[in-house]
Amino acid sequence: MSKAHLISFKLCPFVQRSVITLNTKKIDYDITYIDLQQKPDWFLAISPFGKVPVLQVGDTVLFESAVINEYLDETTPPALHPADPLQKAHHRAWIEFGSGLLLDQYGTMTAPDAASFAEKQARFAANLARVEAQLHPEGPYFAGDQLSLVDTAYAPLLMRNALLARAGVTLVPLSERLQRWTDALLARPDVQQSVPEDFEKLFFEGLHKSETHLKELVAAVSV
Ligand SMILES: N[C@@H](CCC(=O)N[C@@H](CS)C(=O)NCC(=O)O)C(=O)O
Repeated sequence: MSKAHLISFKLCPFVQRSVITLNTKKIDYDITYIDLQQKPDWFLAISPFGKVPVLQVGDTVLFESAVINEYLDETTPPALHPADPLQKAHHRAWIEFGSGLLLDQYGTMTAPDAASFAEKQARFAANLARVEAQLHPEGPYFAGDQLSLVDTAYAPLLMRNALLARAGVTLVPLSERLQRWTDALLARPDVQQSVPEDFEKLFFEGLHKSETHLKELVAAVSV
């Protein structure tokens, strides 16, 4: 495989899914960060949806985090997808659900007022409970003691919940099982190193500049 080139936006959880997979597999790659508010022409020329992540491998442009992760999984060990077709399909289904859940989380984080926050939060909590019901009973990961692509897909979401919890705000209350999953993922170097060094600073700067109910909640804790 020629050296891969990942196009990223520093705060994007979808890119982070692919960075975790690249890290887990110790794949050497180049990364370019772009500003999504001012997308460069060269990016718009190669990205069919104008979205990150994009992974360039030789002359081929890949997009969609789940697809990029499957390509990485098929080309570099250790395999993070189950070999069994039925189990693999089950994992793919929950990765797809995780994409919707990231949008639920984003909707909660960007809700402009208390009423819409409560509405989005209820939806986010209900959908997170559906994932919880799928977790391996002993864990600590989605399917047991081995990391899978489902874990790489949900770690960015669990990291953002944990970041806000450290700032004193519970986006959704976590059950013991969800907390154990979060702790196991956030303890891993490949997950810790999946965000840029200034990630937390940028995350909270963005929050403080936003017109959101979450900003009020965080401010109320820190005063
Ligand atoms: N389904 C896509 C979602 C990617 C996505 O929504 N990326 C966002 C940033 S987190 C983006 O590039 N947005 C730019 C835009 O929509 O203009 C994936 O899994 O890769």
